Formats: sequence, structure tokens, C-alpha cells
Amino acid sequence: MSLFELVKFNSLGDVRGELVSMENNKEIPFEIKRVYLLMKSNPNLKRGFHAHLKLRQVLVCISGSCKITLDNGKNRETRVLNNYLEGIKVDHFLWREIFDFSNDCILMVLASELYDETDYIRDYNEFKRIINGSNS
Ligand code: T46
Repeated sequence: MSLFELVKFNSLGDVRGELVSMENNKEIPFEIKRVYLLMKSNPNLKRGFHAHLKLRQVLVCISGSCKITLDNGKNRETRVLNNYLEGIKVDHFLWREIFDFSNDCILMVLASELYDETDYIRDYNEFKRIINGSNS
């Protein structure tokens, strides 16, 4: 089974232009508590490199493109994000690395929780230990 769970958005609007709507507990499978944007990312540097204990998110590339690798401690998969009508659902306990940002990339993130640094697992070995249910 793929690590990538996709969320589809409808293109609404009319002759004036497009409109894309994302609602709590509809297209977005949780109540949105926070929205943040990753933008002006250095195309030569990677972001992320962590997992979360509780946080669930939907990532939508609303401009340009980037790539994301997801890792559940057993499998790794990479996907290009370049379609604002498609979100990637990233649940807790998934390691993520985001890279290859185009200059115009804007990655919008809809999050289920407020910002909390204690929710981050920033060490890959610790992530693997937690996933394997061992503290050794
Ligand atoms: C994720 C990926 C996709 C805040 O103060 N508030 C916030 O809401 C966020 C997200 C970050 N920050 C601070 C924490 C750091 O001092 O902003 C700084 C950069 O954050 P970070 O290094 O975590 O950024 P990324 O791009 O590596 O990761 C972010 C999210 O933190 C993370 O949850 O999944 O985007």
C-alpha cells in the first residue's frame, strides 16, 4: 500500500476564474487549527527531516513544484507535488523530507494542531525506535 494518501479538491469558479475550497472535516479529514506556507525555499536545501507524535497535515503545492519523501520506518516513497487540486495527507509517525523546490514553489500546509516543538521527532534513529516500539 502506498504511503501517499491523496486528497482531491474540486476546481470551482466560472468565467472570472478558478476557485478551490478546502473545508474542515470535508476535503480536509480533521479540524484545521493552523495554516502555514513554505515559500522562497532554497532549491539546493532540504526541509523537514522529522516526524510528528500527534500532528496530522495536508500539504498542497499551490504554486510551482517540489518533491516529498515519506518514510514509515520500513518503506520510503517519493512523489512530486505540483498540482493544487491534490493534497497529500501526512499522518503522525511519518518521516518527511521535502526538496527540489522550484523558485516559485509555495507549499501550503493545513495542520490539525497548533505549533508545538515537543510534538517533533527530529532524530531519525529515535523515530525508528519509537516506530519499533522500543526505547533501547
Ligand atoms: C512539516 C513541514 C512540511 C513556528 O514557529 N510555527 C510553525 O507553525 C512552524 C511550522 C514552524 N515554526 C518555526 C520553528 C522553526 O524555528 O519555524 C522555524 C522553521 O520550522 P521547521 O524547521 O520545522 O520547518 P520545516 O520546513 O523543516 O518543517 C515544516 C514543519 O515544521 C513541519 O511540521 O511537516 O514543514
